[in-house]
Amino acid sequence: MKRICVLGLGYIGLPTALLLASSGFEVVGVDINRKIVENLKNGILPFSEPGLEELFAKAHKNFEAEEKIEPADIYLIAAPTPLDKYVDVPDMKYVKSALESIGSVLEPGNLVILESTVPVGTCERFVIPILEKSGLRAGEFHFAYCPERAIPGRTLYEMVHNDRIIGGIDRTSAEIAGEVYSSFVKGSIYLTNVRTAEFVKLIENAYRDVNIAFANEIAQIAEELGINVWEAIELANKHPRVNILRPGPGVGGHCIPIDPFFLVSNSLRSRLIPLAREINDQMPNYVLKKVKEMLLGLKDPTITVLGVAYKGNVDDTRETPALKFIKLAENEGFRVKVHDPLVRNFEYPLLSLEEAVKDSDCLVVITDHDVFRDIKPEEVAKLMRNRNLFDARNLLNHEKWRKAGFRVRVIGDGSSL
Ligand code: SAJ
Repeated sequence: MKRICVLGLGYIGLPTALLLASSGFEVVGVDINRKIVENLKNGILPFSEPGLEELFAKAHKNFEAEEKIEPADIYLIAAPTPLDKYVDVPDMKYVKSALESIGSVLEPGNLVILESTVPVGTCERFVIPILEKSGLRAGEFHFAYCPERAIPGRTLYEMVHNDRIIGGIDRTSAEIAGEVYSSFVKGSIYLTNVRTAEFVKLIENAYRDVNIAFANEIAQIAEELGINVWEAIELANKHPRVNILRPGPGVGGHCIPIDPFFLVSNSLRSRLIPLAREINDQMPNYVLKKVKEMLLGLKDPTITVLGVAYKGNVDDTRETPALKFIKLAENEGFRVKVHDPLVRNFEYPLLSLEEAVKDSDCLVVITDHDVFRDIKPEEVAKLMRNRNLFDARNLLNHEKWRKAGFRVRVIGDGSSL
């Protein structure tokens, strides 16, 4: 049985490690965070994701969590590469320390896989030289760049069913890595070179960012023209080659607001991609402008933010547009109360629904959690000071809320004319 060491047990590393373990590999999962390792040893998962508990139970006998690297045949790095906002390039410290620890145990014939998102050229100019400090030359060990593509909320399903792109430093590396992934991937596996694989990952997420920016821009144009953008998008999407995404309060998560910077930071040619970033980043300001219009003239307004996760039905708040919205609203003198039944940790106190709506003047839906659809407008209405609802996701049943006495506005609904 081949032994794999997975470095980084976060949202990507842990599910990948467990899928490999349940496919018959002997897997050592390594994380520098002692708490994560201790919890895993005691059977506690660090985050929730559909199917993860069941997979953990199944994979348990082939999986162990450790704080330090152990010799293996294959090393897979799934460490974060967060954006350093001063220089618009990724902070490579976690990947670097993973590479250095691999260098200390690397043997001829081993395979090293990097999954973390990086700018094009990083593997050639940064990753391989660190591994070569082991004394081995690339070729004596194998190396492949295999970007992840799974979407939070459906991570396990997508890790198994999505097609996969694998870039090798040579054909043998790509083929060996392909065999590793084929142990659990049911989608097709496509082999290419390292640079192309790095580029593909970045353009996928930039593509999504640009498309969301398009939806956000037309929501604002529709608003100016007195048109309901939701009806307009539905009608436009009847065209066989049009598929417009959903406007919203902005783009969050650990990938889409960040990866486009990796793509454009050294380019003199990029215009559309940075502009899309700017449009999406301005959406919390736009939502606040609309909420202010709704509450014009009200003294000492209190608003209730429904949802701080970066998107619906996940507990993840990384880069959430909710944080920017809350800070901007506080700067305008609003008192802000926050409710999110899925999120466990956040910069602001997380209140129960009753506490969050008590004496509030306006509910602002920032995250499209399905559970918010079950909120009973009549019960909330009794607790509020004023009955206003701004739905920045077009999530709720607005008729029901209007019947309960709420004044309702939806992002892009064109009702301000
Ligand atoms: N959003 C909208 N309108 C939409 C769709 C999304 O405002 O129509 C917002 C969401 O609310 C969220 C943000 O965009 O704040 C991003 O959400 P998402 O669901 O589009 O993507 P992520 O960040 O959860 O996952 C993305 C995925 N990439 C693509 O779809 C191209 C996933 O496949 C990647 O694996 C992941 O990034 C990653 O790790 O790179």
